Amino acid sequence: MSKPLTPQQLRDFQKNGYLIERSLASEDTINAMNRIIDDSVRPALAPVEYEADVHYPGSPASKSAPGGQTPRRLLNAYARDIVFRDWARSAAVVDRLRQMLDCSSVMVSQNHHNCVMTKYPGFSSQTSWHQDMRYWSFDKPELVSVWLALGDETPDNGGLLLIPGSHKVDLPRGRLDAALFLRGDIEENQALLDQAIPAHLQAGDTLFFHCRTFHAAGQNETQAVKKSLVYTYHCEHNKAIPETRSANHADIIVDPKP
Ligand SMILES: O=C(O)CCC(=O)C(=O)O
Repeated sequence: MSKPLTPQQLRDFQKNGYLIERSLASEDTINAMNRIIDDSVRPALAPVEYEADVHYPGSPASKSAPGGQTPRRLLNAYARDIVFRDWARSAAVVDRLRQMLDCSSVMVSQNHHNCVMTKYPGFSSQTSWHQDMRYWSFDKPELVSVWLALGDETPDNGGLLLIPGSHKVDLPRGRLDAALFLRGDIEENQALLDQAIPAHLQAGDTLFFHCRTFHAAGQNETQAVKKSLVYTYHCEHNKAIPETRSANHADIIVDPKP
């Protein structure tokens, strides 16, 4: 099995709960994805989650409010085009995941974070601090998301912020709100929040992050749409809990292609 991550990179991932690989996707791949996405948003091709659906801070109140029909996630990315599938099962991605998850048989979920995240100028919302485990129901909280930047990502356009090492922190339930976002209204969370750092990404850069790593993102304050492709993976032996949203569609074994 090919081991593209150096021992130091693997240690960094284990310590920080995330790792950025620069220029992992080729320019051709990025251009092809951007073409498909641009053709999928005017009009928005279903299934789509709109800004009004997420009910995050800054979201339009309803689909009929101004900006309510702004796409936030183009869902089912894996099924949308071979370009998205080829990336999801590329050796560049899967061999790294095998090392991070420490297993040879890696699966991609079709249930959530199998999407293109879009953030539009004018009508984007803010994602509060959370761990992606709030979405998932698995035997073990051992999943890794792979976030491919399709253009520049900075705090200005709603790029991700991360708290290094937060995947190892066990917080009492009271530090999270009803929707499992980190509470901003209590002093106990401040020291953790003070450690946040931005993930500056350019097209082709790829952020791998653990499902327990706290992250957040602001609104897009620029004039250009931000687009990112995200999938989540787990080992074959780590099963989705039956009858949950995580088990809705079958997970797919990703055999890397060169
Ligand atoms: O792009 C964003 O606002 C962050 C998205 C995110 O963290 C999520 O959907 O879990």
